[in-house]
Amino acid sequence: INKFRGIFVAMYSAYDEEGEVSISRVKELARSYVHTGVRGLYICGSSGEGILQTAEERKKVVEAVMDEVGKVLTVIVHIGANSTRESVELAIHAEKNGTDAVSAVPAIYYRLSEKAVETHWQKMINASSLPFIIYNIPQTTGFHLTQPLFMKIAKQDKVIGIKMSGESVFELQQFKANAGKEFIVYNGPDEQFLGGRMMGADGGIGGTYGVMPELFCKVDAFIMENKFKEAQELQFKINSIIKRLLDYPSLYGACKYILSLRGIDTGVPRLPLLPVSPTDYQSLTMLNEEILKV
Ligand code: HMN
Repeated sequence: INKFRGIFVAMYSAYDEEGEVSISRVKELARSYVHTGVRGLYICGSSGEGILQTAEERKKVVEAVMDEVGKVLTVIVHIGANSTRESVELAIHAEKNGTDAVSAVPAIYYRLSEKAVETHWQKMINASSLPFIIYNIPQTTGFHLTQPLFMKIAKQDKVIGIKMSGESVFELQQFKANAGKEFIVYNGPDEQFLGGRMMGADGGIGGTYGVMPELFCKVDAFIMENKFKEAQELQFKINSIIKRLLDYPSLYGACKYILSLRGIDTGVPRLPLLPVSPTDYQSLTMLNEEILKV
């Protein structure tokens, strides 16, 4: 279970100029995180635009990442899809390709009962022998995971953790307390990483880590050394960066543009996620320099 602790980059999508998944760019992006101190990658999630891609495209991403960094980083694959059938297919594929764990949000669009979400997740859990990590993000899925349903799912051996992207650190702490076993809780909102860690999170999975992995590793290291003042100062610097990233037409577009400034081309996000516009290039160039100086 130790390979699941620490900092996980929620890796962005990587497309070519035509907007097709680019194997070479996926590999290049994945490789760029190897010497940053992060424990692993969370792929095909929100930041990875998994739900905007076909199952075939998602499989390509998994294969490329495993081929490139599968031996050196822990790889968690998000397999959440609208139909249970597709998620099951992705679970089987993830296991075949040697990934470390799978994870999923509840299905979106339909208003689902607790029983429906439980069944959805259970089919995925049963589909492979891989560890399963619940992904709770009520503000985008509209599904609020209750503690009783959480406990029911978490008590199974294969269920090893939860990615808590809801904003309540109280609920985060309750998940940790109610798991009733050694259990990994990931902080989801990057701007609250320190808060989540102080309330019991074992690590974090985040999109903005992708443009500043070392900074999050450093906050994490400060926490482990009980240097809370230093951790707070750095988190506040990070938050000033995140605040500005969030002001662009899309957060992912802004982060992907910053990566391109560092020579890592990943294309633009897939619509309906908007790319940044040329009028934003200059301010993003300045923001990139600021990040590199922290
Ligand atoms: C993923 O699934 O790809 C990410 O882990 C999601 C992650 O929690 C991000 N949330 C969303 O994108 C909705 C955060 O990193 C988020 O981007 C960040 O906290 C800025 O608000």
